[in-house]
Amino acid sequence: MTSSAKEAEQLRAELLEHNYRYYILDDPRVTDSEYDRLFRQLKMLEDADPSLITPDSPTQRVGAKPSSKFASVKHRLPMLSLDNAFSEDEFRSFHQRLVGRLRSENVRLDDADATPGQELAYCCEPKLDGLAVSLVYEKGLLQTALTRGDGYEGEDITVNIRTIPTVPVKLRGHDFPDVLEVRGEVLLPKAAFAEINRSAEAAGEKVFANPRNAAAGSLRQLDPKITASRPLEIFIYSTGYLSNEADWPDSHYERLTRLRELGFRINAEIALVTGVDDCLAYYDAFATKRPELPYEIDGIVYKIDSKAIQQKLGFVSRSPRWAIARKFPAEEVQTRLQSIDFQVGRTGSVTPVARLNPVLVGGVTVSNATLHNMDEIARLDARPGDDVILRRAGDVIPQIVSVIPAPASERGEPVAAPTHCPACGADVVREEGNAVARCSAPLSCPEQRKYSLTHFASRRAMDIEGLGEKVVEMLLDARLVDTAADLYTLTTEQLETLDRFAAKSAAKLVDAIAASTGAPFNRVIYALGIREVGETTARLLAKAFRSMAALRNADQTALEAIHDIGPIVAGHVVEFFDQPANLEVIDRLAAAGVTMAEPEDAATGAGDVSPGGTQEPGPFAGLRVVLTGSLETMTRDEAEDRMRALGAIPSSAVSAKTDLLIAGAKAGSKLKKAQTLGIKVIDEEELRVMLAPFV
Ligand code: I6G
Repeated sequence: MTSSAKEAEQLRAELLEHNYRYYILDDPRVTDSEYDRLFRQLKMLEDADPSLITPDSPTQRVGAKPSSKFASVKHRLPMLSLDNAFSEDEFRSFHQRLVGRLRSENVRLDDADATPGQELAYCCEPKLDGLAVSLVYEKGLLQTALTRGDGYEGEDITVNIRTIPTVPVKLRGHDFPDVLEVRGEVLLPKAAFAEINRSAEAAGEKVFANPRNAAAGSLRQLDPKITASRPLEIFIYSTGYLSNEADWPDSHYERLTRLRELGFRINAEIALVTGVDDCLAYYDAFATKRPELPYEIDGIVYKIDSKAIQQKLGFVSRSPRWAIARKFPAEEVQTRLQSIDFQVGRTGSVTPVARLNPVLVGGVTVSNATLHNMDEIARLDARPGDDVILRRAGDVIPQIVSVIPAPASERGEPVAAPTHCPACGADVVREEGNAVARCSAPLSCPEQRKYSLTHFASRRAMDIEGLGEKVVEMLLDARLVDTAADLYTLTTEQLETLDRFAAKSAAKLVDAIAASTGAPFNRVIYALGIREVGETTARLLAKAFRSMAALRNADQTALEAIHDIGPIVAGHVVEFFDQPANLEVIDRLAAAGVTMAEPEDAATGAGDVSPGGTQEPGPFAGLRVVLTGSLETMTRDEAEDRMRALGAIPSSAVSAKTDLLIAGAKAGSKLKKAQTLGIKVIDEEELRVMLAPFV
């Protein structure tokens, strides 16, 4: 070995050791400038003789060139998700379930004579609000880093993960298996998140809603230089695949200690406790500490410490039985109410919206919150200039819970109920006994027409490709259409007068509109945008009445006679068909050739109509599922279709009959109701894991 090679090797070892002391032990032995000096020295040697560069050199963290996409790679062992507990009671039940199960299987617990339920050892740790990743080391060197993905397959983000200083590129010592997989959470500390958003705002760029999104966005950069510029961190929380599994301790806690010795960053707050009371005390301590922590956490994870017991308990519905995340309740913050505006919805509801000084709550920056209706404003006595207390659980829509009035001299006037629609100026009406105010011009109000035409053309309704919100807006602005029926008289010449339309695109849209006349009857009903008539109700109506003529003649009693249709929805249907303007549109749609009946041979109204038609048994067979909130990786329709294909019966309302609620981001009252009713709740990631084998 040349003297430069020796020097380079020594510098690498020294820098690796300093990194370990600084990032993992939090106990640096050299100053930053000394570290920089050593780093520069190594870089100089490597520049002079590139053959000295090794993959584990600290100079090689940001080596790779930008790529065009991330490759999909299978996990050696699935990356599952955790079940949740939302209260002390739920945690106690979880514990009792485990103890009962273990006793029934005659599993010897540590101290079988201890007070029942007190003898299980749990490893507790804060649940970090970051991104789960898997890191695979082969012969001590970082080989692959994957996102969780759908739990079975993740994206290869190795080059980006390498840029995170707390990720060891090479393990310490020599006592490690040939293959070692660890799992952890990548996160962005709160302060770094605030700084990134400050610079993004100053540069006029889009800001991230929360630290988790910022971490995900940083990790999914095609150019690792950008990832390297973001101060991401990692905490490792467990082992994954181990080529020498039998040589590892039974205790999860001891495994973490070993991982720390190998150079991994393990959260110093992790504790090994025995029995329920200590678990609860751990939770309470973190509920208090949470605001002072440098990173976001959304609960506490409890895991049975013994791997042998974990193995006995196994898994249920893709979550380990031996672990649970107890979530913190909704966080509350205070912010200033700037003003109260009114918005018109698709069905004409005129809703007050609070405009707030942006504030981070439950990990999300919030600047608007609905005030629901005038009664709510009166109840809170909310006025511009007041402070409001905002609450948001991890995945629930922000809510204003109370108002702290500004001093009288700074207080705005009470907000008056709108008398005119903010979109079209028509009168606003409020029905007796109904809290919601509505614009009285459903067919002429531009806001409603825009919504209703966009809905009419949407994929689940008439499925007119190329007719999205922007094009609808252009058609309305150019006065080429007024109602859905006008779409069917549009000509290519008319469309070509619009921006962005050439002969070819105009012809394509005209063709797509013509093709939509063949949409099945249930989708035509759905497309009409009748209040509270979603896809499921539209299917029921199509199946029960079989033609538009029969449906428009149906009275309240006939409608209520249909199973699952209540008086309110029945009332909306009657009201809709009572409006001559609506009937005129329907007549014109019929004249244009739009389907107005079920096909003759569809005696059962099956096919597209069958709710929950089971084609393949699977994890959803016979389950009544409700989807709420928004999904990030698929549309709600797509999710419902996929579950339906696996035997699920999707429904829009949560009731005691619901088996499973899928809560996407910003889930609200349905999630609360499901929790109250004790219905199983899973998130999008868990849904993807359940669907993954059936792609
Ligand atoms: O998603 C997770 C976050 C944190 C986890 C997890 C965890 O432990 C601290 N542990 C397990 C076992 C799983 N998901 C499946």
